[in-house]
Amino acid sequence: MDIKSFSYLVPLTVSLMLSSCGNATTSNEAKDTSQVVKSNSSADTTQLPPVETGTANTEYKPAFAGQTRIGGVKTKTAYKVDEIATKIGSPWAVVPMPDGRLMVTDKTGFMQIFGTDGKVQKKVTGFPKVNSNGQGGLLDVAFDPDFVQNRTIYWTFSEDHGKGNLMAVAKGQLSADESKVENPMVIFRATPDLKSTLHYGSRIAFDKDGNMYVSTGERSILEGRKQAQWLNSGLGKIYKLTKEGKPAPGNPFLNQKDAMPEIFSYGHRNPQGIALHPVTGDLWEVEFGPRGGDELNLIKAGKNYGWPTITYGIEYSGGKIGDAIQQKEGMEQPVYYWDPVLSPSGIVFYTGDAIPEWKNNLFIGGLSSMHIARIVIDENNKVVGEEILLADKKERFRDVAYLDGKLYTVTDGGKMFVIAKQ
Ligand SMILES: [Ca+2]
Repeated sequence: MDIKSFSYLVPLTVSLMLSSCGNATTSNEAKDTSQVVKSNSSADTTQLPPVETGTANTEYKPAFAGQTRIGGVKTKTAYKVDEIATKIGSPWAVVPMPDGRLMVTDKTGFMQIFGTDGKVQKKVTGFPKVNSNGQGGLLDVAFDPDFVQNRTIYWTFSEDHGKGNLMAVAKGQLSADESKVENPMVIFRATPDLKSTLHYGSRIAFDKDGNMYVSTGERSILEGRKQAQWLNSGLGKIYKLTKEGKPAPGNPFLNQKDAMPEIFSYGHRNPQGIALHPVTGDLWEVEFGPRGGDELNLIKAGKNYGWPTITYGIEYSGGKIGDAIQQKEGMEQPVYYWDPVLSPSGIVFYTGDAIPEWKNNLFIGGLSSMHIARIVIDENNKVVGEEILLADKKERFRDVAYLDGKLYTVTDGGKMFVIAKQ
């Protein structure tokens, strides 16, 4: 059975799975689903054909039903999309500020503070030099959970280092007049440095205990690729760090000889999106696969996510990667994968009530796919629906943020859009 015909069986399988589960919210949805199957009404669960209709790059089979090409969903609530800013440079991250404005990083080495109307209010400078070649630059930003008291921000960037460059994490204080960062200092470096301008990761997400997860890629070149599997290398990893850039308490490899104690998970290719689930607190991640095999992963401490040993993709040239295997004992399967690829960048969970069917859904900025993917995840951590949003904008969506019931997104074309209930 090929992947396509296999995936058309998925909606039925999923609706049967949902029907048998006990959770109140989802069992209501499950009832809707079974009605939909009969009535073809517009209930917001898996009842449409998969949104992906393109030819896959491989004939690899998913490890379980629903791991790719899940049934489509369609938002029922009327919403509007407004372009609120244009020509804002080369934005890489859009992050809500504690006071309800938006901080946008610019790849070339500065940040800008925007009102929710899309107007620039401040330009923030004073950051250490970035190497903005290729995929590098001033990348993500995060606000200290106690920002109101300490005005501390954290950011990731690509830094010239040794004979090459690497992804670094830095912190500093936003000046009172919001014009610059004060006391900038690098608190962590994803060593070793390599001569590559690709696959830096890199996102930051604070957990409820005030530690931060930081993702980084394997730098694309073969020398870095293999190191995604090495616990003594900083490449292709998700770290868990304290605010000082030290290993977080309880990290899985704290006491393992020859392992970097900052590592939380490994075997990643280029994880450009991470976010904590608003209900479970679990860490979710998206990463670029090669040609085929972009992944959505549920990240657990100490686990190996397989790259480059297992993958649902092939080389850009068309060749096989490694032994061309997709599953291996001791390596985690993606919760979901895409082939052809989405090119997933920043992600965010929708936590509001304005568009009720979006609650706790994951929104993924897609680059080469030029859309935002809406992913419905059930209480068993399975993907049960996918929707394509904003495809008509024909933009590469670099990051997505949630604020007050709305989604804000920035694009490689230097635009900002807001998506809100109509
Ligand atoms: Ca993987």
